[in-house]
Amino acid sequence: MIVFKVMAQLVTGLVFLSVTFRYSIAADTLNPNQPLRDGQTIVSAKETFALGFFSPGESKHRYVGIWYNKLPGGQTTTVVWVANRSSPLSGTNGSLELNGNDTLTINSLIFLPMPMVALTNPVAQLLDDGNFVIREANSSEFAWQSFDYLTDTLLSGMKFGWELRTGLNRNLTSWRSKDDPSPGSYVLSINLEGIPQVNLWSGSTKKWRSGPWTGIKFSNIEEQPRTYGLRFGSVNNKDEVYYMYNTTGTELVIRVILDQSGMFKKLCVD
Ligand SMILES: *[C@@H]1O[C@H](CO)[C@@H](O)[C@H](O)[C@H]1NC(C)=O
Ligand SMILES: *[C@@H]1O[C@H](CO)[C@@H](O)[C@H](O)[C@H]1NC(C)=O
Ligand SMILES: *[C@@H]1O[C@H](CO)[C@@H](O)[C@H](O)[C@H]1NC(C)=O
Ligand SMILES: *[C@@H]1O[C@H](CO)[C@@H](O)[C@H](O)[C@H]1NC(C)=O
Ligand SMILES: *[C@@H]1O[C@H](CO)[C@@H](O)[C@H](O)[C@H]1NC(C)=O
Ligand SMILES: CC(=O)N[C@H]1CO[C@H](CO)[C@@H](O)[C@@H]1O
Repeated sequence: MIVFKVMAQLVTGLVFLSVTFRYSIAADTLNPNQPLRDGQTIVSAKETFALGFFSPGESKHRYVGIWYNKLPGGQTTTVVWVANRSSPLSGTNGSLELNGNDTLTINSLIFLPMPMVALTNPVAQLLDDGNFVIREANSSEFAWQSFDYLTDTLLSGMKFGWELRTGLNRNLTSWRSKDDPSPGSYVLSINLEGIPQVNLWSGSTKKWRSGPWTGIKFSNIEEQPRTYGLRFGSVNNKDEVYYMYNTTGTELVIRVILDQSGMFKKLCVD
């Protein structure tokens, strides 16, 4: 009986230890040449989001992603961003690093376009809205942000659309499957010809169009977003064309995703 109790304590102790190891970086910031290794996470200031390595579904591949930190149960089941969706790692020897060139790398390889500016004191930080940014340590201006590289999920405050000067096209691309975040069949993007509209593409086939923005909603969408306390907005000028929603008016944790079957869905996380 006593042996059993000691064993149980030992097991509990071990479980506790492994949990502490897994979450050993208790900060929201990555400093240069301080790698984040597979098994470690950084967590945003209010603990809303976490960033680290994960394997989706049944996959054995490892990806760097951002997920809701406080959901009960499997946290990485609600991944909202994937850094390198096309080129996963096969082993758990991954390491994410902000190198001396203000550039984020995974095992020394650059995985997305990175800033071309020289920073004196760069830091990479995971913010509470789910944005992962590179900035000068003493500045709040972002040199790079994950919000410019959407995957299948639109979070509150993300710009969905174009930065015209640079040609940056922030569109949503579905995952290939639940186990594979690489680009799937569907893309939701803004078409700039005429009055900007949202189009759903499957390859080169246009599946659906939103109709023009009426100032409150898209003409081809029934639902009234304000019912949920969401605030929708659009910007259309010579520099930018985008849509955005904010969850300012609601306590609900809401995200919008383009799923593997091309459905554009608003999901509540609780
Ligand atoms: C990580 O492990 C894989 C095989 O599991 C190997 O091919 C690769 O070279 C390793 N990478 C590093 C950076 O150690
Ligand atoms: C920084 O960039 C320079 C020039 O492209 C390159 O030679 C150097 O290896 C890079 N440094 C790191 C740490 O990646
Ligand atoms: C930030 O730090 C850099 C280099 O240390 C300095 O040149 C710059 O003036 C600082 N900026 C602010 C806003 O303090
Ligand atoms: C979606 O964005 C990517 C990256 O900017 C771009 O290469 C692709 O052509 C875009 N697709 C559509 C349908 O807008
Ligand atoms: C959403 O919030 C951001 C940051 O507070 C603000 O800049 C933006 O104008 C808001 N957008 C809408 C549509 O309310
Ligand atoms: C670290 C890594 O695998 N990087 C790759 C991420 O994806 C881009 C484009 O798909 C590749 O060019 C990188 O080598």
